Amino acid sequence: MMLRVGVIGTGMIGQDHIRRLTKVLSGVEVAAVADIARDRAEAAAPEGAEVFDTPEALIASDTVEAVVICSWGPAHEEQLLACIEAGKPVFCEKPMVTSEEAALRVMAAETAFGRRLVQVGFMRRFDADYRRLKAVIDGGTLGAPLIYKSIHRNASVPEGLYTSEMPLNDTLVHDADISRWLLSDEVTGVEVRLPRRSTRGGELRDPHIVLLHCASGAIVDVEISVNIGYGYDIRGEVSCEMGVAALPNRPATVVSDQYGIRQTIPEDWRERFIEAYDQEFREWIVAAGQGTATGPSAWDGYAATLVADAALRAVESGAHEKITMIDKPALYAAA
Ligand code: NAD
Ligand code: ISE
Repeated sequence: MMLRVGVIGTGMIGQDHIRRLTKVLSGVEVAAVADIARDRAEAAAPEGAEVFDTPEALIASDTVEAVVICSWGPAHEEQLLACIEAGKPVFCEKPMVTSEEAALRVMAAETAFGRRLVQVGFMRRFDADYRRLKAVIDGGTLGAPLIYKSIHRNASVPEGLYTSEMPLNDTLVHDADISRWLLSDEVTGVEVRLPRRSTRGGELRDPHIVLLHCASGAIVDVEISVNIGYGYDIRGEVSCEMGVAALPNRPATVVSDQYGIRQTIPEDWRERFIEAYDQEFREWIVAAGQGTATGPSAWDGYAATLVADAALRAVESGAHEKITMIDKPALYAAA
């Protein structure tokens, strides 16, 4: 059985997901695409796929059984609500939405529908290194996790399109989600410190140090640097009561030459998380084929949005900004 998927947003990650859905994974076909830039959709459409003028038309089409949203964050809410109304499973790239109110509306729609339909694109949860790290923490041999250090460095970000809010509401959301998942905890407050600004990004506010205070008392210390030039460098280390567990350095060919001995660093997220994205879609295809969703939920999207909102407030106030979550709807209890 082939799952017929429609992809909305055919920019950088939309094209990469179309590649994996058509050339890497089985049991799925890209039957439709849409983008506000029609020429981009046409260029990205695999052979035989229908190009729709609007996301609404794609979502409503009988050709499309499940939807992949890769448009810009602020467009996600409307597209998610349309998918839920149509009862179609939907994979939505992070950030799920860009405000608390929007996250509440998505959860309200999904809970009213009565079955999970939404999976949010927090791909780190599908990365083998993160999964092994979580297994060690959950195994309990190191005792309780006390401090998590998360380093999130991008070589560069798209000039002009990536604004000063985005280190917090577009990039930090990954660290927020992986921290909650690794530590099995919730974030209750956020502080932000702004180091000396990097001149590489012009007026862009970069880098950031973010402290996430967790319900257990554990603290997550996040470095977000989005213009660091040398590569896409993701690190993580959990200090527990009786030991430390860390992500390994990624295996890479060791090059020895006249400049010394070195290993290459991934250029961007496409390279570093290639297997994680493949795995997140493998699991999505199985659940979507059964008319539902597993993995990171709208609740997780909501939690990450609250962290981003609090971090943006903390930049303005310089204070420890508290987070209050609603009671978890029963639909998300098992997640
Ligand atoms: P991009 O700018 O390269 O592509 C976005 C595309 O969406 C563009 O082609 C644009 O025309 C289209 N678009 C925007 N609004 C639309 C709308 N209302 N309807 C239809 N099409 C619309 O951006 P990108 O880097 O591909 O990012 C897209 C999304 O994926 C963002 O939410 C981003 O945060 C997320 N992303 C996630 C990861 C990850 O590691 N999981 C990596 C990169 C991007
Ligand atoms: C991008 O949208 C991603 O999600 C990447 O994983 C992240 O590292 C980058 O900072 C974001 O802009």
